[in-house]
Amino acid sequence: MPTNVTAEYLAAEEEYRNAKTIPEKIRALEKMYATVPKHKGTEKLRLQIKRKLAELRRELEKQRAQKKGGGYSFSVRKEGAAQIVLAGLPNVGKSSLIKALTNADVDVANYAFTTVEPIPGMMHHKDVPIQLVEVPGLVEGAALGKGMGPQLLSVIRNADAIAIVVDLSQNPIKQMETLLREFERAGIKVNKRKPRVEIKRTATGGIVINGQENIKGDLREVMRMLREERIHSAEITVKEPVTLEEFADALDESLVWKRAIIIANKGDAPGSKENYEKLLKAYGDCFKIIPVSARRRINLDRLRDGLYELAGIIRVFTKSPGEEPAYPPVALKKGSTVMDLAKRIHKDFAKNFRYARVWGKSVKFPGQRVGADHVLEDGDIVEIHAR
Ligand SMILES: Nc1nc2c(ncn2[C@@H]2O[C@H](COP(=O)(O)OP(=O)(O)O)[C@@H](O)[C@H]2O)c(=O)[nH]1
Ligand SMILES: [Mg+2]
Repeated sequence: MPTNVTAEYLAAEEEYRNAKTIPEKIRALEKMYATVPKHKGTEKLRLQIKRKLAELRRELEKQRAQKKGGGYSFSVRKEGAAQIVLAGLPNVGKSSLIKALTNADVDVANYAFTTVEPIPGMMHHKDVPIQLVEVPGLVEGAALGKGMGPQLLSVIRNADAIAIVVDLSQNPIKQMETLLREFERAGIKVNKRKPRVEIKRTATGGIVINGQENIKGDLREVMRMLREERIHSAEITVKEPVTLEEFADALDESLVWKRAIIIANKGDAPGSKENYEKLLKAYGDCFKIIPVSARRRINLDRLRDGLYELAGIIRVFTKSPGEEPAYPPVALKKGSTVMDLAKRIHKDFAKNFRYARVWGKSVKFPGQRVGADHVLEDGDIVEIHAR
């Protein structure tokens, strides 16, 4: 125990010792983490708290899966090119936004919990169908079992990306803190990249670590983590500098990594300008923030663009030699190659692929000849030549 911890930390630790249930333990550990001084001397302690939290989260999840009826969960079948969830506290305007952006028939009302289950709607933008799903009922404690919280959070875990909705007529910082805490509790990492640590389990040979110099911390802690995760034989490659906490995250297979933007709604309401400035200052570095008004239909075009970008989709047009590009375009995930496109069109195209000609942003000159591994960009026109 480091001697230089604060009175608050000690109180939280006391709370942890007295905690009976898993949610109580989680809350106490969160307080311990928040109050422990952040310096080199407490690094091990912080790591231990983080790892205990992860263990409790997984335990909670296991309990719920075993409980009779507890395994019940909402599931929203994915349709369209991507699924984006709209997540926010009750009454912030999620339903109103879905209604304004899609063909969905949803209820809007000025009291909390109008919507009780996830409601999907399809937004069509730039000829690409994108599924928007309202996730209602996210409140403080949702991830720890409040209401249908865990089931609703599992919908978020399964989505392709998150649009966080905040209400600019209320304190947006508090809303963000509540939501990000619930995401963290549910094992959802938001706008963070998974640390580039590769773990290949091997049958024998013990632990081999490549790129050891990238681990910024005590190697004995790494070995301890591996032991505790029952990884006794593996080839581990650390491809970038990581802290011990980041290494722990890389080991934790129960985490999901999601991209997110913030929709700042009710931009027409009194006080919204000041609240928007506050939000921008606190979260503008980590999130793209789009101010809108669902009620007045302000900035919805920019929102559509933002959601489209968040979906991580590109559209490419295919064409046959000597003909015009075919319509509609093919929607692909960002980073897709000419071969991904060929596979999508026809398996014979992929099998007998020779080369492609491309017009658009991904090439230096129009009609450039490229190979199967060429990465496409939004708006490209592609002519595939196969045997
Ligand atoms: N002033 C204002 N009120 C809004 C706006 N969007 C939604 N509301 C109101 O906020 C309340 C909650 O809306 P709803 O869409 O049901 O929120 P949800 O619980 O997040 O789905 C309703 O009274 C809406 O009319 C907006 O852009 N501006
Ligand atoms: Mg609603």
